[in-house]
Amino acid sequence: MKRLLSAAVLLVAMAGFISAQEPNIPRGMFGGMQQVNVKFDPYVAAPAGFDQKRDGIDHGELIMIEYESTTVGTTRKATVYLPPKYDKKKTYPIFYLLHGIGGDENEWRQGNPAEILDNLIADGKAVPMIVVMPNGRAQKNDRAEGNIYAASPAFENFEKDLINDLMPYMEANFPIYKDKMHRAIAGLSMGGGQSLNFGLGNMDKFAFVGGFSSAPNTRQPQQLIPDVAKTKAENKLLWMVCGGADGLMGNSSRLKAFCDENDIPCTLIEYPDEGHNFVVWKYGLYCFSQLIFK
Ligand code: FER
Repeated sequence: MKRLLSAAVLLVAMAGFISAQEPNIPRGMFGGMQQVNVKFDPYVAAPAGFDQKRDGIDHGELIMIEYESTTVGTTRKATVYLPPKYDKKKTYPIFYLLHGIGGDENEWRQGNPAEILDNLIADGKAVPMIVVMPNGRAQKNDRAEGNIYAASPAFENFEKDLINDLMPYMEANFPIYKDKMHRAIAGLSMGGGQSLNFGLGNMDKFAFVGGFSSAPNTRQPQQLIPDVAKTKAENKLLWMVCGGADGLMGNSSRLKAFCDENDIPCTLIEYPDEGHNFVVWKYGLYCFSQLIFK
């Protein structure tokens, strides 16, 4: 009996752990009306070990930074990837990489960003860059607690925190370029929606924009791209991926359909049979990182 009880306790604890991750969103849950038929771009698998630490190459590091946010009125945290042989006398491009509705400034650690980028940089497939993984929940209590969906307005508010607080902090404290051609933004799920919204909404600041399994916070195509000619001229990369078994595909496919109709270059890859998870997001980071700052 005692053993049964402790097994039950363990199960409940595990369920609690799982619910603190990104929601499991099966196909059909949010698909339905939003789903749009599009021709996906080809899926090419990442090589085995792309996300594993490799011996015999130089490694970067993950550090934690803190910045004062005038938007939120608190000191906020972000994880920062510094590339191999980081040198303050050099100047680097900068990539803002955003988390999902159940995450915070630590969530991307689950996706092995340092390993993925170290390997790409060692192979000459990505340029040395600084990657910032902030907390996209711009409110005083920015932990993923209680009803995680209730923080949606804080995810929207992060646009101000990012542009008015975090970006100036990074520019004042790290050796980075300050122009749009050296600035990228991408994210997973809620962070994918944020990246599409903020990236396409601020094309003077971000030339490279990516959404991985973007969530329903993704604005409608006509809102994201009110001026087709302007987007064609100013955006340099619009790149998306979503799992084929993820009910959120509609958010990506309706943007892809709009871009195709309007001859706007845009990539959407369907990760075969995969759901709403880090298999897709690691792949997104692996692909997107090779396409930016080029
Ligand atoms: C929703 C379903 C999913 C939603 C957000 C999400 C705001 C986000 C999921 C994630 O970030 O993993 O209806 O509404």
